[in-house]
Amino acid sequence: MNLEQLSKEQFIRDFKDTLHEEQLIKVARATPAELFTTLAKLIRRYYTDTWIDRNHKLSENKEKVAYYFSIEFLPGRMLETNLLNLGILDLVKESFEELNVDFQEVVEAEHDMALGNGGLGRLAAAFMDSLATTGYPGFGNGLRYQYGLFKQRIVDGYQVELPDSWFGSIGNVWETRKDHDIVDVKLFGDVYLQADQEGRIVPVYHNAQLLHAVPYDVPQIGFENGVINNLRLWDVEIPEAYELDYPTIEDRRRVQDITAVLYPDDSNYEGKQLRLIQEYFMTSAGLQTIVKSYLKQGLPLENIHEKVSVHINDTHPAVAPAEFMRILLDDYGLTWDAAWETTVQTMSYTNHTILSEALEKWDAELFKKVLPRVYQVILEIDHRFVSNLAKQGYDSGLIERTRIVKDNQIHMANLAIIGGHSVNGVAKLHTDLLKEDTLHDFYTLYPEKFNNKTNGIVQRRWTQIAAPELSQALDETIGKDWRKDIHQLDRLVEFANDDTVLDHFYQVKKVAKERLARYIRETTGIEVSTDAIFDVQVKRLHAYKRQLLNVLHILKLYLDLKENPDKDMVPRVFIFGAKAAPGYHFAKSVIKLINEIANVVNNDSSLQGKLKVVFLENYRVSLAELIIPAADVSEQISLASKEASGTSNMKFMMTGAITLATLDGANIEIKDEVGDDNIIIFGMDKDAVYSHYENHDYYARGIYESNPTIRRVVDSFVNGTIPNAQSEGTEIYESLITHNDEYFLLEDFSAYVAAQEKIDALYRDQKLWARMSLMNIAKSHKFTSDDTITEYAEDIWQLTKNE
Ligand code: 26V
Repeated sequence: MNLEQLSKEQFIRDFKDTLHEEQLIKVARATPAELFTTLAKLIRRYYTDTWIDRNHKLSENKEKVAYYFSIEFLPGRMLETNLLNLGILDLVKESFEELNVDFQEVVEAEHDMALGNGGLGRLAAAFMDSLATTGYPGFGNGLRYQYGLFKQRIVDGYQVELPDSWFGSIGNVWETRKDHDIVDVKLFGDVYLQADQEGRIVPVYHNAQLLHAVPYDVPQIGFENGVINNLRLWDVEIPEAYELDYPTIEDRRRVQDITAVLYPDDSNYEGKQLRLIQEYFMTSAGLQTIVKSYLKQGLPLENIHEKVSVHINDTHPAVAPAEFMRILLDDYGLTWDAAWETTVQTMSYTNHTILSEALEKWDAELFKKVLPRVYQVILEIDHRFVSNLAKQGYDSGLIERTRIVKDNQIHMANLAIIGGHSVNGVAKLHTDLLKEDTLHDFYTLYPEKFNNKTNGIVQRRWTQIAAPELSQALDETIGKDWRKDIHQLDRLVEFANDDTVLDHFYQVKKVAKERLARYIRETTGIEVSTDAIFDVQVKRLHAYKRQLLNVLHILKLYLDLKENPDKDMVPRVFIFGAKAAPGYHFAKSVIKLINEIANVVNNDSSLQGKLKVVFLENYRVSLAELIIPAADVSEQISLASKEASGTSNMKFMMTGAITLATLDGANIEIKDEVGDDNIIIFGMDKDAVYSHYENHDYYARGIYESNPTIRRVVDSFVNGTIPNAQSEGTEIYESLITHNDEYFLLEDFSAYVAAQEKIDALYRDQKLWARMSLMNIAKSHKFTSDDTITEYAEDIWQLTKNE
């Protein structure tokens, strides 16, 4: 259906009809959930033909397609994005006004689709949007978890995790089950090789478990371009023919467990069998379908890389090269050499963290038990890799360090690198560090495989949806073209000295702050003034991200104010949002401490409202949409070299916050865009950090003992300053002093305090601050994921645009 022709009257008629048919109810009596479901169903009807046409056209034209394999996708809510991209968001808003329906309530009836932990999953979702928007044929492949990332509640200052039953009573209104694309996935059993009648060696399975992988497709709608791509999420089912093998509820539950819940751990790698099965299940199902649909085009299998790219998002789907080999060899009888050549050219891999402990390694025995045939294939890949390098005269140490199977473990990153043609990092510094450090051996072997792709964000979500007032101010200042071409934002620079424009943008920020202040009041009871600086750190709680450094500074301000209540400072509201992995003790202690500090600070009238601390529970995409546009200061204070890229840093910048940052990840590229005057950089750089590692010369206790300010702050963890958090205080104290402050907080503390003082001074000059803010918005276009994905499509996947 051509939605450009859609009138308000027609829409209202369609909507009422749908409501009557689906819910047997009139608008005035419908609940927000009923209205939401109805609206979703109606717009599904609007786009279905386009979606079907797209799929037909791609296979008719034999277009090359990229498949983005990711164990996480974190789209958040889809309603507004879908309406915006279909070009009918304003029309629907206006129609609802006529119908006397609160559109925001309808939006909020949608549960976040939270099938991801943080940056990696959010990036995958952003790429889906950008693939559709740029018109490239790129499909997602993942898991349809019953429960997404846990819901966080704060009880007595502690994090409590509850299941995220996101299907709720509504279900996932966007998905479509595709029965005709069900495939079989085999697990466990014994395998041996046998010659068949034609003398081909084929595997024979005994006692294998055969499961159905059932696909559910979620449309990915491009922005105003008539393109709809596909995100395919797999669920597991027991095939009818095998039902007798699962006589009890427990037996069935063990199968359903495969797609029951997203692993919530981004801080500690655990080689759990269920996780391995999850990874294999989605990879195998995806690859089998890809091969089948390729073969329908009647092209030779050994050339599949000409029509298909498979992208391995982090090591989680890194079994892909081996599984692809298995399919080509066993199911379709290709020779090893032909299969290997096309596999390498099909596969590519992105690394998302510099921490080498995050690279997955599977116990060889476990792997062999769960995936006996894939294990054989991996042994063969490893064997050929080793003997090839040895033949070429490579050093045995290098061979040992880069091979896939060693020390009774399967090294998944090694498989992804050896079995693919491209390895990329997610920001310039990160890619450099991969080359120099984490993956240095591979870089010496295959320099041509390495490339950088700096992350990006879906600008439409963070401006047009999350920041409507900002978007309107942009329309009024530079015209509306930026909505289609984000690079137009650069024209804002021309207004850097226009007082009226600066004041307009300052007021826009105020409106967003008022909205957040209202939310804070309603959810926590804490009163915050919008005249205060809103200083925000929202991200997963992790030691390397250094929320604790932020806490140290807050404690310093508190102690200063207690000593001198008249201290001249711009009032501050420190806002946190962070989930800790359920088993991450340290991270949970930091959450408890933040909450207890909040209790002390927010209830101390002697501070005259100069200091407030707010911890907002259950940080997630939809909450980010409320918080980020309201921020004055964006805290990006990870230890240099540790944050691969960061992406919230880009969202804050785009909505006019000033970044307070270390030279880490994409912060460096943000600085390059806005210039030194429009960002506050502090602390050690990556060389200073690495120098400590090389020289083993960091001594936290020395800093603590010689610096009275630091001593006073650190002591406040254990001297009763923060009641109700004794054991957490002690734990933190010990992490800093006894365990030598792994992330060098104490060394960076003084520079951080100085940077915060600079913020205080700059904020007093309203015009100067507004100009900095404007410059950040102007330069943020650099970080659109539309451009990032274009680079992936052109450099790695060699796709052609197809709209
Ligand atoms: C980290 C760790 C660290 C210790 C061991 C286990 C483990 C497992 C997972 C992770 C998180 C890695 C994946 C991830 O979310 N990386 C984030 O990816 C974002 C998108 O590229 C990027 O912006 C973030 O900087 C990066 O942390």
